[in-house]
This record gives sequence, structure tokens and C-alpha cells, in this order.
Amino acid sequence: MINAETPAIRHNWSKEEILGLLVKPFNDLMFEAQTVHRQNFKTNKIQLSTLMNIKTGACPEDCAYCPQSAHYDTGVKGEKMTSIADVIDHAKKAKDQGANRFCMGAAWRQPTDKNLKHVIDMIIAVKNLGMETCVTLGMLNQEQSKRLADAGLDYYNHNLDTSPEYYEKIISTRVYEDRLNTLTYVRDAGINVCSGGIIGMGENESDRAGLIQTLANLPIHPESVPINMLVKVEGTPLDQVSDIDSFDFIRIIAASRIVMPKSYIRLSAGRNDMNDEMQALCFMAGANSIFYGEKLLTTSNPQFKKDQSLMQKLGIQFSQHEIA
Ligand code: SAM
Ligand code: DTB
Ligand code: SF4
Repeated sequence: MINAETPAIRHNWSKEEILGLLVKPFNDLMFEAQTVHRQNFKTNKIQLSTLMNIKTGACPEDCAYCPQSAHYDTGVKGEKMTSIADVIDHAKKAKDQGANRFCMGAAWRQPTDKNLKHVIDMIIAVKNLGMETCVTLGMLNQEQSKRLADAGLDYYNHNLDTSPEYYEKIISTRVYEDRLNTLTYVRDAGINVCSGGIIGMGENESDRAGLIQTLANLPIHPESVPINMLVKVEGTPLDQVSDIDSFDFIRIIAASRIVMPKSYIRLSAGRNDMNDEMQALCFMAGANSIFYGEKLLTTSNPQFKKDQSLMQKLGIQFSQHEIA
């Protein structure tokens, strides 16, 4: 622990302040982020979430990054919902490998009430294995959020994805306000909020700052903030977008850590395109969670063994008790 006064949690960040963080000399930014990290979390420990797609493809939404949208020809076929037995199998394997949270995703705009009943059965089955649960099912209304809370759901993932201004360049089938409303219903129902975004979709520096600012100025910070690096999938409108500079991505992690000091910052999609050194710098910048398991939803993620070896090299432990 660094012996410094812990600054108050703020919800009034200006875009200029966040842009100011993003252009600091790299080492100064890293030092500040690591200091904030050590004031709020145990060092050398990360939280592990394993993902499973419980409903693949044929999604009516047109999110320009997404291989599961029915609007693009990506080779991902629409499938029926998976069975509970399959979910239990995957969750057991994830637990055996050391994950403490199991996240189930569905390619829906919004679940129907019948869909939700199946998901609730899955949540109960995974909780019975002693794991934390997270689901990401698209937009929810108040009533659906309450049903999930009553089932004992621990986290709901719903990403803001980008800045309010850039959003309409990425999705036309819903508006930013819809996303914010879902986050409000989830928060009000008493479920932990998991919300972050994607970097590398052709957005500019101001959009990146705008995403972090919107997350940091929510009335309560999301407990979990996934920062995804775009996985470019052939057939999506973004498959030819230019690569993001690695240092710019690491800076986003550091700025997120500084403005949301008590949130878990998850180094999310895109790790297969990062070398060990880049990931190590992301952990130094304050990332303390990863998606752990060979697959994300439809694309690949590092093998369990590869992550275990990286954590060993870095002296990082998998733990459920990371709060200082
Ligand atoms: N359909 C639901 C929804 O959109 O909320 C849940 C599943 S959706 C695939 C969950 C999140 O995955 C998206 O909000 C987005 O942030 C992320 N995602 C999807 N495709 C991605 C890609 N190609 N690269 C990085 N992140 C991606
Ligand atoms: C999140 O922020 N990233 C995850 C999870 N939440 C659901 C999904 C990443 C998906 C990457 C593309 C794919 O595998 O389809
Ligand atoms: Fe559908 Fe979610 Fe993909 Fe958008 S991100 S197309 S809502 S699965």
C-alpha cells in the first residue's frame, strides 16, 4: 500500500480533465494509475470471468463491430439457445480452471419473458456450483431487471460501447439513451453493474474520453468496467479499420483506473492480438480482471494454459479477494 490520502470518488469529471490524463507523459500516467490502484486494491491479484454464448447469432441489431448481427455476412450462423446441461458443463470447467464468475451472453436486442425464464434457470444452476453469475442479454425493462435480481443474479453486463457522439456511427437500431436506461433499471433492481466499451472502432481521442467520462459520471460507478479492444471480424463494417496504437489503449486503461478507483477494470476482448508485454502494461495501468477461457462469444481468447503461464511470469495470482 502506498501511504497517501485516498481521493474522494468523483462523478463530475469533465472531458478536458480526462483528455488531460490521456496526454500525460506515459510514465507519469502509469505511476498515477498504479498509485490509485494500490490505494484501492490488493496488488498482484486479478479476478477471472469466463464467458459462454448461450444464444449465438441472428441478432436483429446492426452493431457495426459485431459478428453476430444478422445484418452482416460473417459466417456466424444463428443457433437456438444452449441447454442447461451444456451451461453446467462449461461453468464447471471454468471453475476448475480458477474462474470465480461465469458470464452468459445472448445475441438479442432484448430478451422475451420466455427467454428470461430459461436464463433464470441457468443463473440458478450456475449459482448452485458456487460461482458468481453475470449475464448480457441486451436491453431490459424494469420488470425484467427485477426478475433477474430475484433470481440472485450478481452482475448484468451492458456496455455503453463508445461516446454518445460516436454511437450513431456504430449502431442505428437503438439510441444511447436506451443503453443508459437499461443501466438505471439494473442498478435500481440492486444488481451489480458491468459496463464498459470498445476501443479501436475508428473513434477519436475525444470519443474515448467521452466514453470514460460517461461511465465515470454515472450516479454510481459500474462495479466492473470491461475495456475491449475491437476484434476485427471479416464481414462486419469495421473489419478494415486501422489498428489502435498499443500505448493509446494502455492509456485508456490507466485513465479508467484513475477516474473509477474502486471498479474492477477488465482487460477484455482483443487479448489474442496483444503480446505479453502489452498485457503486463495494462495490469500495471490498473487492469485487475480478464476474460479467462479459450473463447469469448464467437471469437477466440488465449488458452487457459497461456494465461496461467503469463500470470506466473508476472507473479499475479488469481483471487477472489483483491480489495485492499
Ligand atoms: N446482445 C447483447 C448486447 O449487445 O448487449 C449482449 C451480447 S454483446 C455481443 C456484448 C458486448 O460485446 C457488446 O456490447 C460489445 O461491447 C462486445 N463486443 C461485441 N463484438 C465485439 C468485437 N468484435 N470486439 C470487441 N467487443 C465486442
Ligand atoms: C464485454 O465487454 N466483452 C465480452 C462480454 N462483455 C460479453 C464480449 C466480447 C465479444 C468479442 C467478439 C466475439 O467473441 O463475438
Ligand atoms: Fe446483437 Fe449484441 Fe451483437 Fe449488437 S452487440 S449485434 S445487440 S449481439
